Amino acid sequence: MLKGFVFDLDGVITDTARYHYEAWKHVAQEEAGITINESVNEQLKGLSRMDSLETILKFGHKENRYTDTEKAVMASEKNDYYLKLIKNMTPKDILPGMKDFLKALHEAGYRASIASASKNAPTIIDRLGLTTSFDGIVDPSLLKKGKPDPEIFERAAELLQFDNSEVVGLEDASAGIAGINAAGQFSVGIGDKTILKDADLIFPSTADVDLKAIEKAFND
Ligand code: B16
Ligand code: MG
Repeated sequence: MLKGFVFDLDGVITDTARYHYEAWKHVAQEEAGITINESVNEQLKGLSRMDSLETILKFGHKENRYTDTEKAVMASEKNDYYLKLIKNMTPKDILPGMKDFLKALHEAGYRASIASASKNAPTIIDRLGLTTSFDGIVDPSLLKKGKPDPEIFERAAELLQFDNSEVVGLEDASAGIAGINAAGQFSVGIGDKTILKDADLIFPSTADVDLKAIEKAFND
């Protein structure tokens, strides 16, 4: 029986990818002389902060150039820049349709939690005015592995005290869909169906996400 929903944050509830991009672009250029582009940014979606930095350094052929301390400084500098950018986020930054979808699922008696790789998720949820919409937010610093490992989605179901078979996971990244599937949850992809082909159900955009359609597909 369907009881709850597990949400990815970036790309599902709000679009922070553009802020991550702006912040990484600045730090990669200033600190490492690496110019990143949109296609590098695509690869960073869903990755942890340090994994994002490693991906950027590899792209610039500088993966062995810096010590762990230097990398920690770069990651922290990126986060300071990013925090300045997200400071101005408001409820207007909730992606189309998601406010109504959250309202509909609560009215139907479902519960929801957040499975985001971002350590800034609680701040972002607060800025969006959605703190009371979620019964829990997974702390990514406690995880052993990132997406596509199922761990974050399993923790998110545990926060709701539901079995994996009782929840739906929503994701915009293929690594996230892989994690939801590996956790044994019903996966809903939001975005390009060729990229998210392994999802149990796909909607082209957040504005199309429909509770009745999810319930129907879940019960089929
Ligand atoms: P932070 P998600 C992810 O969010 C982003 O997609 C990814 O680009 C970012 O590096 C990661 O959060 C970590 O974020 O630096 O704020 O801890 O898609 O899992 O909600
Ligand atoms: Mg995402």
